[in-house]
Amino acid sequence: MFLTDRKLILVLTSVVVSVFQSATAEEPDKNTATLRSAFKDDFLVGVALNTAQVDGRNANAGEIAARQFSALTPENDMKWQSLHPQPDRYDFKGADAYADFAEKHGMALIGHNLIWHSQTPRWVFQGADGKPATREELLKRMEDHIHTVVGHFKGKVKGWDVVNEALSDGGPDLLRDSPWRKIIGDDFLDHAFRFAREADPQAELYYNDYGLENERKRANCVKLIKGMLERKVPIDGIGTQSHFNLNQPSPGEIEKTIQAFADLGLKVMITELDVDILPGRGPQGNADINRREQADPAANPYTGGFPDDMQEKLARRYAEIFGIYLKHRRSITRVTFWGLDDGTSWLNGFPIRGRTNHPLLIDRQLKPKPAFFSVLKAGMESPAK
Ligand code: 9MR
Repeated sequence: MFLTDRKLILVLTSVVVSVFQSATAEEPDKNTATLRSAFKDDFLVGVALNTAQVDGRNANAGEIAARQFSALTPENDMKWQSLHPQPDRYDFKGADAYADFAEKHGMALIGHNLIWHSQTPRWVFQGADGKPATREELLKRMEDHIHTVVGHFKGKVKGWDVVNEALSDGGPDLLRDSPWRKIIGDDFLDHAFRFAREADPQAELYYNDYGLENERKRANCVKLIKGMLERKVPIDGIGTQSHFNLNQPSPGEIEKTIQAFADLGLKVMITELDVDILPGRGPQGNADINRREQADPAANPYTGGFPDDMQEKLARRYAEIFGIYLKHRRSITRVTFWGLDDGTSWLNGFPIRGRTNHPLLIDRQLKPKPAFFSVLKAGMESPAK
């Protein structure tokens, strides 16, 4: 039977709305009309979750996440400041809840992240006398942290974002001038990956960054990773975060980035996908959390709801993006959304605080949006079928 796109979406809507309502977490694959089953022969489909979604406080969200997604990234709770707030104190309680949730629901757990310039306590970079730490001190700290954290989750984490956002956003230098680079030097990445491999030889190891669809940053990323491969640094994949908006980056740039990384012989992962639908002035794709823009009511037009024409636009953009991912499904091993629903997206606070954004597939009432159905449809029509 031939169905037009609109009719197929209507059929899917009725199936999936009932799936959303009757979901039981114990049988995530009972119905076929879920993202995790639609893409099961293509790539993992992941979601970033927060504590309340995995510890039972937001049980409805947890059930939807378990039913729809096959991979899970803790949005914040495996960052250095959460796991290792003081020199002699590790705290795994919060993060362990994600490992339990992932195991219970048969989801791959992604460790995010080991080494980053952000969300890392100040003491990490300080020496005993208040001066900056020496290279040796910081390398030792890095080794202890990676060995302890990766060791704790050994056998539970499928892959780690070992180094996050090390590339610069401009200027002559390849690398960002972070405390890691200033104190250790450019080889800090090599050490981080080697420590991670020592701690869990089975876990996949990834480099993760934003804005890699930008020509300069993509080329710099390729250069960085080529160098690591030449030096026999253990790395298995590259994560392109993919914080997109409705028009940018272009399909051509998205595709070039996937191809450039696949050409290195590494796994390609889309690690933090969302589509910002609000007006912005800053450089598109720059997810540097320190970047801020001036608040302005004109930049917050959808506080009362998301109109149908915009829902359609978002659905079409997601269809375009997933068309590219499916074309490259042999290179892509995972596509992860950065948040379950619009209400919990970081984009409500970035780069202007307190806005109402609508960047994901599921709305604030935890109902699937037209964008959800366009992605589901893409999966159901995948060439793998
Ligand atoms: O979504 C995360 C937000 O809740 C945090 O406040 C923020 C700072 O830790 O980090 C956000 O996630 C970032 C991710 O860890 C790395 N890439 C950019 C993401 C968005 O800022």
